[in-house]
Amino acid sequence: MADDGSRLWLKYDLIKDQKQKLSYQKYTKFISISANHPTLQKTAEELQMGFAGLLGTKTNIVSNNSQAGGVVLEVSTNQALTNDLANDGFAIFAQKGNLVISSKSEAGVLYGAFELLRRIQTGQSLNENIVSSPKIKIRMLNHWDNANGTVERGYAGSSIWKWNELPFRIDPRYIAYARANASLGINATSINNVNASSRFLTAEYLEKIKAVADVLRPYGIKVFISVNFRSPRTLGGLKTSDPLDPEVRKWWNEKTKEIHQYIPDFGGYLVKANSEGEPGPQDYGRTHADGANMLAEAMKPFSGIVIWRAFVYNADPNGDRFKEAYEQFKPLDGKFDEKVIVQVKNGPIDFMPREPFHPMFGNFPNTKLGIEFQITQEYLGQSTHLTYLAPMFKECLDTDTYSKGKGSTVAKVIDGSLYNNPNSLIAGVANTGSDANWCGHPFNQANWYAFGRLAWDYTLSSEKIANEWIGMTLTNDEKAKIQINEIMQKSLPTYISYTYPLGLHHMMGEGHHYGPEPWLTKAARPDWTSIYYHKADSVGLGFDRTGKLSNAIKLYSKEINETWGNPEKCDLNYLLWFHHIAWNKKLSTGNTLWEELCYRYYNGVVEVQKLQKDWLKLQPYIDTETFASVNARLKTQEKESIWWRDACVLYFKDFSKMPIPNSLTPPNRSLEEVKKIVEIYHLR
Ligand code: BDP
Repeated sequence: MADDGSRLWLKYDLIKDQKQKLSYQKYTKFISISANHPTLQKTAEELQMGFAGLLGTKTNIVSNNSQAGGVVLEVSTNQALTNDLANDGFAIFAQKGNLVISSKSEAGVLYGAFELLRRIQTGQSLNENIVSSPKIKIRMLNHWDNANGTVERGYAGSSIWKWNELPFRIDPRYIAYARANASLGINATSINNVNASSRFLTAEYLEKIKAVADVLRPYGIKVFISVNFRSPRTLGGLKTSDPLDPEVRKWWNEKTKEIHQYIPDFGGYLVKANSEGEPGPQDYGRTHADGANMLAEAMKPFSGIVIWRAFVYNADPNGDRFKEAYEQFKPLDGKFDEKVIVQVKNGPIDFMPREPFHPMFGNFPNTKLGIEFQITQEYLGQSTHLTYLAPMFKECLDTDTYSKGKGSTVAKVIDGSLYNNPNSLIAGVANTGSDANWCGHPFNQANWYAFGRLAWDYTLSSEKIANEWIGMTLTNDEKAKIQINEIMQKSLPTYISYTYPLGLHHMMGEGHHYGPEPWLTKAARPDWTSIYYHKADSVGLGFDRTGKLSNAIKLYSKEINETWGNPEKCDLNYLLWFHHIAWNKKLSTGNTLWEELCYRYYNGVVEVQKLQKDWLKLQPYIDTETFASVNARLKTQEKESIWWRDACVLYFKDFSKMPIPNSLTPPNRSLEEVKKIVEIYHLR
């Protein structure tokens, strides 16, 4: 039977290795739960299903068993055991002939069970001594799903939430979604687009959201709502939404109470304010802190929090968008209520394939900062190009900010250890949709998986994560696993090579953000054009962020200024992020900038062709439907890598006035011809 991918990485197909199977079977007589709790019940059911599928055993669920030979699920108060565990951490160990999964919390037991299942799925034999704790407390997906079923920047069909069917019909996908997230330790989800409709705060929708929250709760997942700051006006009929207006504050207080009547453990609000046309406190001359603190006050009687996004920038043709969030928020450092987390995108611009880390990380000692990654691949090939994102997430998290000396990595800012943040937060913009396989490209599932695994433990290597995912999703053949892992590891550098080499950024097609449009000169705002960023001219290429005009580099530490700030020492991957480099300048590779640029664009295409060939060799190991789907997408990717290459090389050539190096075959079409491809995208 062809595999449609709907089971994600939770396939639970019978394992073939008899020795491995036997090692686990000694604990499959029963699954015992000590207390009557929905999460423990779901945990037991998951194990039961997993054992049946993977090991072929029929295992009963019992309460408080005193025999040996089973799995015991327990929420433990034994301090000797749980002291070293974070709240949702777990320990798995053998005791009195049973395998015990123990945690301080029910959710922790669930995560332990999924760890056990993952080990069976990935061909590992039984280990009776496992301890694991999450490094970050709130591990969250942000859905950009709209009430009408569309998904902003969604490339896998329509929304998974069927608002028209809710609250009465519970789509089985909600449960599958909850299981998939719980298997990774994801414990929070905001269900609607940050460009939010007030509709989600109406009683009618709260009833629907409650139905979703009820499904997700036993899996340890809290629901958040993205709110529209203007709701007191649009929904409450007030004259203003000024956060300092007593009537407005009262409205939010009451609304927050009302939400809790539906969802007692409501996670909280996620807010995009005064950004890209969304309303916010600045509309009334107030600050982001005024807005966020008003919502925090409404949340005071409850456990929920307020997540306030820092993705803000002004349309200033002479400014540098790189600095704007930093500059707007810097005077507010220390002014946010303790219930507020400021959620900052990984980089200063906007989820570009490679961005330097956001300079807010490490520079806001008195503000609780969370990080936001984008799992959906808006700028990363959407659902046609194969790009595995774990290396990108890790590159950011592992970078040293030097804010408290060497070793002050972004990860340590985020996990709360550097600046004492008990509400540590990592969020990923979801890539889920109604497609049978959830994510469009079969490999896009790996990005959801990788995000969740890194949210739990950012020290995991991207190779290990890929290996797990491949084993659970595609094949457990050792040789094939190595080859697929190689494809995945090469995929991101390959993508960057034919799109944004050497630190180029933001040159994609207008609006749809797909394909190249480096010639984009006019848009609704100057910072939505491409020329704003690449600054190509007769002298050279790149955004000088050291110069007088921007000087954004100065937002970083002294150590970073010594490397990224110096064109001689700057990592070539970031070069054009910070420097305007002359076309004929010799780089550390021995090539001039122009040559290096050409080589990288051309090499990107060659690498895609290699990925294609490598994939073909894997046919015997991969399910037919998945194989064909990836194969076809790689053909599109190859075609479009040539599109990117030709567009950028031909466009920049007009500035460099230099020939394409002899060893490369020049594009067989003109720039005008390439431009036509983009025009098709804009046809109505
Ligand atoms: C940009 C997207 C836009 C989002 C925005 C955001 O193009 O659709 O609304 O980010 O994060 O990348 O708010």
